[in-house]
Amino acid sequence: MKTKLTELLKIKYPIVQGAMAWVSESILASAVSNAGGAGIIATGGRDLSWVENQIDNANSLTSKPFGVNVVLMDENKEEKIDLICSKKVHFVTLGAGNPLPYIEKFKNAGIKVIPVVPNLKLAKRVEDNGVDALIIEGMEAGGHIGKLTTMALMAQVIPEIKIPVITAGGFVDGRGLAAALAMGSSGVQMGTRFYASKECQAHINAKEAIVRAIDTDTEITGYLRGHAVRGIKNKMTEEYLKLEKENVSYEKLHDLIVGTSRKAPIDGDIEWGLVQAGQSLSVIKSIDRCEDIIQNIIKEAEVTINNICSLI
Ligand code: TUI
Repeated sequence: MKTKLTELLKIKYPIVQGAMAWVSESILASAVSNAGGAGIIATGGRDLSWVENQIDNANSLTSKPFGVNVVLMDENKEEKIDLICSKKVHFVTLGAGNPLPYIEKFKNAGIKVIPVVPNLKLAKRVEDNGVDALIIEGMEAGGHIGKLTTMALMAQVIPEIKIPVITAGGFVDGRGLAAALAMGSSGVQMGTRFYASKECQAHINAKEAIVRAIDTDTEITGYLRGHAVRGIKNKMTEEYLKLEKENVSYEKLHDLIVGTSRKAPIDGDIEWGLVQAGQSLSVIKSIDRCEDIIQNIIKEAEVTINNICSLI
């Protein structure tokens, strides 16, 4: 399959593996890249030596392009950015904050820059500032989310942008990929689908929670504080939403959510930790190999595109 994104990143298929903090590491990222997609190592919450080891390990596991993600709310983001610039990395994705101050540094290091943007205004600004591609992420996605849906973003951002647009939020299968391409996307990013993969090193409890979960099983915490995070409903989200209704202090809410993004994928505590996952959960019925996930998506996308063409 050939799109502006496959040309830009020199990948076989227009499928990017979403960066998931405490989940996406070198084994997952290299498996996705070896299968023809673009794998990403998520550095959110991690320390510098972990990031360095993971980049080195990914380089030993694949000769294909892979990326690194920086969460722009991270305290040590500046040091991480310097480290990434000193390493052999094909591209970075930047999320959860304003990417503008960091674009030039990556470009000077020869690294392609792909920010996540939650609206049209920021999409135009990052394009004007020379990024290579951008990701629009709808609120169907897992983790830290904006306010607009995937469809509303595709409808409004893609016609205004010339560089490749990758769409994220709610994509799990080939019909979704075909739909995104039909809307003018150059590719899709999928996180949750790869969370429930064999190569994903996250705790089995978290991976199985994704397989068990259905369409209505996610909840958003932090929406009222302007820091919305989507994950699978559990004791923690129930307690959070109850306390939020009671108007308890910011500190109490913070105590409840601090460390939860690590607790589920690393410790396996899926009741008081948070399995950050998107809304398209019913489709994920088993933990599969990345190669099989990607092959099935591509096959289904091709059938879907052919079926659509035959309507005319
Ligand atoms: O980044 C994400 N999703 C994430 S990051 C994450 S880890 C984390 N760790 C600690 C605290 C919080 C989160 C879990 N999930 N998605 C990409 C994304 N970026 N979604 C929304 C945005 C975004 C929001 C505002 C991008 C830019 C932006 O700009 C605001 C500005 O400053 O102009």
